[in-house]
Amino acid sequence: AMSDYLWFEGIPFPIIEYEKEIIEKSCDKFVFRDEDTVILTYPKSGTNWMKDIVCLIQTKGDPTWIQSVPIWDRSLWLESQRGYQKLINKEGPRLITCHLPFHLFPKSFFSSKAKIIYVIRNPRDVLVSGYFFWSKTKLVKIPESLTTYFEWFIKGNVVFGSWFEHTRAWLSMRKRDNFLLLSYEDIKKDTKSTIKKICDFLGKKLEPDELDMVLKYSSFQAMKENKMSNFSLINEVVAPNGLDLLRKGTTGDWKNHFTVAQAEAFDKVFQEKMAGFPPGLFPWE
Ligand code: PPS
Repeated sequence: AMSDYLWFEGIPFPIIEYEKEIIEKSCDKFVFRDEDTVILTYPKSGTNWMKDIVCLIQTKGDPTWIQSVPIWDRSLWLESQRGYQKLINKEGPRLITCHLPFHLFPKSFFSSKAKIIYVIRNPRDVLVSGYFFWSKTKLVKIPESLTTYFEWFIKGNVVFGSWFEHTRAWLSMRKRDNFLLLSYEDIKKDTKSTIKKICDFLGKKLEPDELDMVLKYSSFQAMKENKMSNFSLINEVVAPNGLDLLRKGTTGDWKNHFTVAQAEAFDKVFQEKMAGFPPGLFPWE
């Protein structure tokens, strides 16, 4: 039913923490500043991993900040109730998180030097990760099975809309200087090189031992144990039985969940919807 999401301009948003007026304001009125950094993702692509990495880069590997402040307060969600108000009142450089599709993103970005880090992930893994995550929350409509969720995902009837449309549109930005395209798969394969890339992009220089600290404290295990990062502090209205953001942290988990028929159907849709991009842009098998 329509009421299972908060609909805004044809895009389904979560029903808790989001409000139409705020989404509207964040899309139309938010003013970017040159010093802002935005972590932009389709949900379940590695958003929070990127948040901890960027926070740790800012503190040169010192974990005090990431171990004392909840992850959602370190990088505020632009389009959420909680985030928007705090962001507009925040002075100095802002670290912003955002899941908005390209066409809803605040236009002020295009006349600023603010930077976007866009993280993509194999949509098959995004699907599986989302299925297990949302099912534990009261944020969205709960699918009765993975089969149901698979259908919704293919159609784009899931929070923040179609993965294919989100990704297609944002990838059109990939050649801009203030846009860094990363993938969950590449971060996973060589985290250290990725951290260096992010440092270059943000104009930060880290000593080798500082870099090692960033690596250490942003690892799956360290984040899973850090209650400021692992979502164990989530409001019980959102997740009455608790929530574990760091579920598995691997690539290719979809192979444990898709049927052969689903895998084939997904390939077909992917090829159709993502036609035209250069081979090698998507670093998953
Ligand atoms: S959200 O709710 O959209 O903000 O979720 P998001 O943070 O984008 O994605 C959650 C998935 O990212 C995995 N994750 C990590 N993987 C490896 N290393 C680290 N440090 C890490 N941190 C988060 C997390 O486990 C979710 O993926 P799945 O496949 O469900 O495990």
